[in-house]
Amino acid sequence: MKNTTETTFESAFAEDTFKGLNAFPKFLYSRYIYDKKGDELFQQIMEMPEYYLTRSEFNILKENSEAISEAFSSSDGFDLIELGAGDGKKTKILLKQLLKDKAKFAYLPIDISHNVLEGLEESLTKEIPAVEVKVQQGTYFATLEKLTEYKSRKKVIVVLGSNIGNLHHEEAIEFLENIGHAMSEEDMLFMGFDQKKNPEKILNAYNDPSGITEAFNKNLLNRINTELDGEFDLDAFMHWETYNPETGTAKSFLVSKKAQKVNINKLGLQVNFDAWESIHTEISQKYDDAIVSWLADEAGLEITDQFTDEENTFKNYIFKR
Ligand code: AVI
Repeated sequence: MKNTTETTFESAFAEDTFKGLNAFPKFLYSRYIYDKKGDELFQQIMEMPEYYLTRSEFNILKENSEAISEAFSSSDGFDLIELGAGDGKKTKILLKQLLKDKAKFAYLPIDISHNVLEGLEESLTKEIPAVEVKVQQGTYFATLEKLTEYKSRKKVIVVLGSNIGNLHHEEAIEFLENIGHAMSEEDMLFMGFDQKKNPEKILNAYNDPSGITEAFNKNLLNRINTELDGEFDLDAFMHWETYNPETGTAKSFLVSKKAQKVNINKLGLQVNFDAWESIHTEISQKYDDAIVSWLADEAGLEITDQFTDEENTFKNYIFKR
């Protein structure tokens, strides 16, 4: 049964699922992977030997912490605002260095999840009690806007983990533009970008034999089953990863192993899959300096510095307006 145009949806997730599964080719948005289970699976991904991104960025921050602290610091003090702080494991390296360097700053982690912020605050109180922490619950841009209104000193905005890679270039430009609008001339943006490298290494990071990435990808179907009363048989789909070294785009798919019809009861929808038909679920873009400069340029920002490891596995760039 096809839904009609008059349908009102109970949530953005319901509406986007309806749209994506009626499209050709089919797609779902990766942002919906992250419910409680998706967050846990992503924690496990970050521990996997194949998922080099987290370790590479951790090492870059560790190796360059003094130079980064110097780049951030300002005699009048500053606010270190992190978008999507998570468990703060990587940021803590910088916080410790800043304290060591006697920088005047407050740490303002922004996250949509109360739980994440509570956990982060608790661990900071235990591990680095000297840091002034002011957690900010909300969406990135509403919170950034609010912070900009009361702006009194320099802002250093931090986005780690190559999260920008889950956005198509046009969306990435919009994301950078939105951050840029919240920045004044003295402010800076410090952001991680996973780099183009041996395609095999990239594919392995998204294709682990332990099946954690597969479970992470299939969590989209899981959420449709639990939240929208869907009837997906997860075993009837396979996780498939591709990487195009020309564009630097890694893509995740779920591929239907057979011809099948799947009911999603709350959407009043029956989705028809041909054998080997795909649902595109995620992109994980890989970058080089040319792409990052182009994105920055399009967003009205400028790269002023960058930090990397010996093999240029990953880079953290500093941008200014
Ligand atoms: C959050 N993001 C940067 C991860 C990535 O590498 O694209 C999400 C992920 N997808 C599969 N593994 C990890």
